[in-house]
Amino acid sequence: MLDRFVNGDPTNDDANGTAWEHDLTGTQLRHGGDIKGLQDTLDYLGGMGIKGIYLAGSPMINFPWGADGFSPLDFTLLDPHFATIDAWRECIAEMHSRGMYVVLDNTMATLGDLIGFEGYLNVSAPLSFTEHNAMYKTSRQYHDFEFSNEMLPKCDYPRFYDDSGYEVVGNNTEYFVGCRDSDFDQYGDIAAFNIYPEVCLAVIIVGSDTNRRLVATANQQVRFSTGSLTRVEAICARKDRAFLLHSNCYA
Ligand SMILES: [Ca+2]
Repeated sequence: MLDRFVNGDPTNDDANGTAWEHDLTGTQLRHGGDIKGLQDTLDYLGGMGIKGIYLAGSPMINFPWGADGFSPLDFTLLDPHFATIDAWRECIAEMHSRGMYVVLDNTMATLGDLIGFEGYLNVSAPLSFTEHNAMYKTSRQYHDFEFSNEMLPKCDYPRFYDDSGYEVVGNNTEYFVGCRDSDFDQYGDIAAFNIYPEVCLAVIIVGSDTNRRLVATANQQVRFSTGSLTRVEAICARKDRAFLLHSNCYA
């Protein structure tokens, strides 16, 4: 977590100028770590023999308080709390010159918290095979993704296989009734990561949705955001929860 490492540039700690972003004594706000701090520390890291560094969380713009980088709002803008594009390039070039590798995060499965399900804005929405109506919580919206509450009457669902590897034939999707014409899955919320049955169910449902059809705009954004990471000269990117994305996104 870059924010929790070394603060090399205190001038970017309050980049948004709000009261809700930087607090060195807090656990939920930013501490101020940035790419300059990482670059300043390469002697120390290299001295320990470290050859690869994985920076968790998106380097793209997050909520002001989004210290972990898992609440990106726009995959076209770098988060100024971490660095400018020139600082990114300078640090990564320095790492490469030392024979070190860097892996950046493409957190496509965890956007910021701008959208909620109607009737469930402050609680977890239960699983719904016919999906929920989605709505923006405030006037703030994503520029690159859109949801829709319009139902497509018929959708192509994926093939399913049983434990022995044979394809399940017949109507194995009787609970599904159409699908929403949306960039997002609208089946409901995952309450917590450690509720395993719920997570498994959500994974099946969400995975089914993203596999059954390729949403053109979402695919375009995945490709663009990956391209954005290459512009800071990174040569390797991790896709957070890659199984949620259509395989064509990796082409
Ligand atoms: Ca800083």
